[in-house]
Amino acid sequence: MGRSEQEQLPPPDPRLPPGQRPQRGWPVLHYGPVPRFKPLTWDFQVFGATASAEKHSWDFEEFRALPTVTVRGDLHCVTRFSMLGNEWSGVAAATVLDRVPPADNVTHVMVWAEYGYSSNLSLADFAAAGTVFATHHNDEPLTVEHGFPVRLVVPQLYAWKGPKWVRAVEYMRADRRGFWEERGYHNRADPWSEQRYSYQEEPGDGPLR
Ligand SMILES: Nc1nc2c(c(=O)[nH]1)N[C@H]1C(S)=C(S)[C@@H](COP(=O)(O)O)O[C@H]1N2
Ligand SMILES: [Mo]
Repeated sequence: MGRSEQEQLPPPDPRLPPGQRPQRGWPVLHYGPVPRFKPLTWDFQVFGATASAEKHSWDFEEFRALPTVTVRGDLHCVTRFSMLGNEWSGVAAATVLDRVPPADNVTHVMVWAEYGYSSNLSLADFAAAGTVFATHHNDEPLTVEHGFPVRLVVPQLYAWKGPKWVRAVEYMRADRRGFWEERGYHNRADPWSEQRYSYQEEPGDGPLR
């Protein structure tokens, strides 16, 4: 009896969502130029529908003094490569919610980066235990190409939902599309159900376009 085709293939990695392949090395992928970090003027703002109705901002030293976590999280790029087994350290998004509580009726957040890049998330995805404003990857500080000083990592969503060079979080009382979500990418972006493009959206997946 000949060996079946299935026996000759390595078992699929359970960490790989459908249509993704593992990537060796860490590619750099983003739209536009790499911003220069200016420590004296850098801040991290939380604005919009805060419980206090006031904007909050941390300077670089204050942000670095926030409590940190280390989480494991895979990166799934919608262009079909996945970086598996990353260890991210930084400030949990839950810590931001704890330090600057949102108003009761906040349902979504917009995360803003340098040069106006943005991505929207449901409050539930933002509050998830694995969602982290990472400053370190595998114990090394992020390089500038990968988002130094801070990038968002949302392991349960496609990687465009994690802006590099984050500068602000906006609390929102209704959903609104971010940079790629306005340009044809899926509003929710769950890689496990291959929510790649906005034409796949079902009613309720996002605001009307
Ligand atoms: N500010 C910013 N963040 C971004 C992007 C971008 O264009 N600008 N691209 C996203 C996309 S599509 C991916 S796949 C990841 C890539 O991260 P990497 O360059 O560290 O691999 O960054 C995400 N964060
Ligand atoms: Mo991506």
